[in-house]
Amino acid sequence: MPDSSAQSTTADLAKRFRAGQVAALARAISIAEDQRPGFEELLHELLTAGPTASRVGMTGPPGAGKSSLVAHVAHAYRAQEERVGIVAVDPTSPFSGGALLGDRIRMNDLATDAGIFIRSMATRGSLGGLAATTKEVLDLVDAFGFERVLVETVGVGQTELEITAAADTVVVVLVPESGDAVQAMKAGLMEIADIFVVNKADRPGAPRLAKEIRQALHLRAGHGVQEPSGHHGVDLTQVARDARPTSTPAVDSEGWDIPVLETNALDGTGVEALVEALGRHRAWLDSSGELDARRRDRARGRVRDVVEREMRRAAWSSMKLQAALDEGVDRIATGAATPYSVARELLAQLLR
Ligand SMILES: Nc1nc2c(ncn2[C@@H]2O[C@H](COP(=O)(O)OP(=O)(O)OP(=O)(O)O)[C@@H](O)[C@H]2O)c(=O)[nH]1
Ligand SMILES: [Mg+2]
Repeated sequence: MPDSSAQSTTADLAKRFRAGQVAALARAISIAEDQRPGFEELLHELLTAGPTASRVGMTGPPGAGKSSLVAHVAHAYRAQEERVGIVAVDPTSPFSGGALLGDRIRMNDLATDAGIFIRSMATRGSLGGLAATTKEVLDLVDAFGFERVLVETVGVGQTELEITAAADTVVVVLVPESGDAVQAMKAGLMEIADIFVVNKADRPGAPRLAKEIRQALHLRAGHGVQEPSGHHGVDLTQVARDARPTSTPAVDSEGWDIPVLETNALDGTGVEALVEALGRHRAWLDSSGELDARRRDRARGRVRDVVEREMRRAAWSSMKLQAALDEGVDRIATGAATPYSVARELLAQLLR
């Protein structure tokens, strides 16, 4: 429990947050990221209005051009006077503070624009609870009042797929050198994509990859193609399914045809079509009731996250339970109990 000084800090921070002070947003994000004492009260305070932003997630292999595309899309929204929050999770290209990919002019433009907020989250190597914190950061950026929230994740593993569930629209960015459509299917990307982008269309192989993806989507929609199992020992297809349980992403099954677009993020070719597709998907989300369904899924997942976190904390911070555990371990050692019987006893105590 936070003491009264922490409470007054929370109230003050919430006031500044609601007044639109970017420093307050940055501070709230740090508190949520570090899960500092009182962070849940703070989130409760700040998130009462619920999500309003249009959230777009871009995922894809390292170096596919996600940041470049995010920059283009952000520019397009800025041209419509919309404010944009950008969260980049674990970018392989380093960037810090406001200087997202500081060597690139386009990003420098963004970093000095007051209508844009950029936050990067380094997460590589620290798995526990990372997805939960990222979701909370997105919620904060959303609650701050940005009309658009863009989140970039490197789509190479389970965590990234989970994070995409925090977006309303998921754009999967592939490039000719990232392999063929079969690999994309194996990685579970077909499951999560609302829009496919084949970037680096200036390179050979882009039209072929786009064609393969269209064929794969078509097969899935029409003939219920056998799911390939995941590689690297993780069934990513299953992860993707778990991450978004209500939406069946097969083409057209719910009235949404997954577009496969080609872009060149160096000169901006195809970006207009991407922005247009994002707008159409958003309109479809609204009219089909899918946005509501996805937000409800997200809320359900968040409650479960918090309950699990609190249960764990409650269990292992209880002296009584610790004592019962020690005593149980003694009995396991002498063969008088098993881990299962002791666990049952502990659970009975905890849930009493
Ligand atoms: N030829 C070509 N190069 C591109 C294109 N889009 C991006 N690039 C280049 O590809 C490199 C990676 O671009 P980024 O936008 O940083 O890619 P990213 O997916 O955000 O990379 P990470 O965040 O590091 O995973 C940069 O050197 C870009 O200039 C494109 O359409 N064509
Ligand atoms: Mg990037």
